[in-house]
Amino acid sequence: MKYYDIAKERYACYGIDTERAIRETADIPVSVHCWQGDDVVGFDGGGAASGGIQTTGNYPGRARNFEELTSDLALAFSLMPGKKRLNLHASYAILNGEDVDRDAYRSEHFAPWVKFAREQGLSGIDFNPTLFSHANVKNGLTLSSPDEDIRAFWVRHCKACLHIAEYLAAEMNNHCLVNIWIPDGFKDVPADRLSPRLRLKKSLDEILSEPFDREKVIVAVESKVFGIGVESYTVGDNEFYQNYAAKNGICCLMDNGHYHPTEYVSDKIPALLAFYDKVALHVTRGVRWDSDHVVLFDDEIREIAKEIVRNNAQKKVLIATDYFDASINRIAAWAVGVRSVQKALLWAALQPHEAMRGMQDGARFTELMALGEEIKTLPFGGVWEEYLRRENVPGEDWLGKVKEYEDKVLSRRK
Ligand code: RNT
Ligand code: ZN
Repeated sequence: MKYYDIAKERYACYGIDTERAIRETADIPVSVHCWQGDDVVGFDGGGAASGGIQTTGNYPGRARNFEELTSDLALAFSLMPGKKRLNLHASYAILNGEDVDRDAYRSEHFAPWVKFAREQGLSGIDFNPTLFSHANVKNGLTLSSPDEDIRAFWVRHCKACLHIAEYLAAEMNNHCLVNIWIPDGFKDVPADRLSPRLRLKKSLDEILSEPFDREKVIVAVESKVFGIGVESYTVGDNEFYQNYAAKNGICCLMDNGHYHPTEYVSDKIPALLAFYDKVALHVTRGVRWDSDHVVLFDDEIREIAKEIVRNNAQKKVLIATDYFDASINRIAAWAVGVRSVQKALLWAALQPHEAMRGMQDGARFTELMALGEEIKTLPFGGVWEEYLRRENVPGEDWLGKVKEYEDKVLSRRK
């Protein structure tokens, strides 16, 4: 018997339909971040990532332009099963030498990305204003800056991004999530914690006063607890953004590297689902801090996936990846991370959720624990391999394709 047939039979003993699990998993879109391929440098001259985020490592072969990045991404996509979207940052504008600053970027600067996304059969594009790695980040502040010119520049940038997002949504015939993350904060004890937040609130109000298609463009705000160099205070913290989003009808984006290590995004998802129609995620792996390590198939990603699947929130939770490791082959980093997310989604679809919920409600906690442990050793690999096969994606030999490309292409980038 084939490994999959055995798996199918074993899961069926627990009332789990592997066919359905494969079908449903393949239909959940995952937005793949473009910035793993070039260490968050972008194409508009901003340079290395700044604002409390950091890419470490100097593995050879970093993509330096649109051609290289899309070529690398195309290989990475071919190694990932499931429905894919592309997650872009404004700093990846294709400016072709035009002298234009971020507050005046236009949709045409992203037209080559649309073409690429279509060629790759992606289901949509998401977009992020880039409020870091730029001369107008003054004293570490952007939308909360006390300098009116600086603040106004970043408001204009975000407004420009809303229109670019409208274009991306129209071209891809799908929604576009616009996620606003700012690096604003202080290294040391602030003298005033309120005024920067009031200025951020005013900036967001101004951005949202811009007319845009609220059906197709979903705006999210991404909170954070601290960053490197901004350890003492973060303007856009969790309480600020959750209240802002709730009062203004926008969405919260939770990055699982952005909370205290004893707090779990898997636990926060259902808390927000009780109030919001949409919840956005940045899936990452923080090692001791928001280090943005490559996502692995670990406990927390499985718990996150379970909350999405067992609450039938596949259309409500917008999943994106967000990590950047420059110490290993960047295409492999993309592949490992997104394959891990896919594994977790499939894993979650293979749990006997109804039975377990009944045990919880009936306070049959002994049974719940016993069942939870038994199902951990079911032949998950058989279903995973079958999923890959049906998606036409290589199994355990995927790394060979990356190595071949490394020899032929990446090693020539000097
Ligand atoms: C930073 C945030 C943010 C960035 C990307 C590049 O801590 O996680 O999402 O990683 O926008
Ligand atoms: Zn993030």
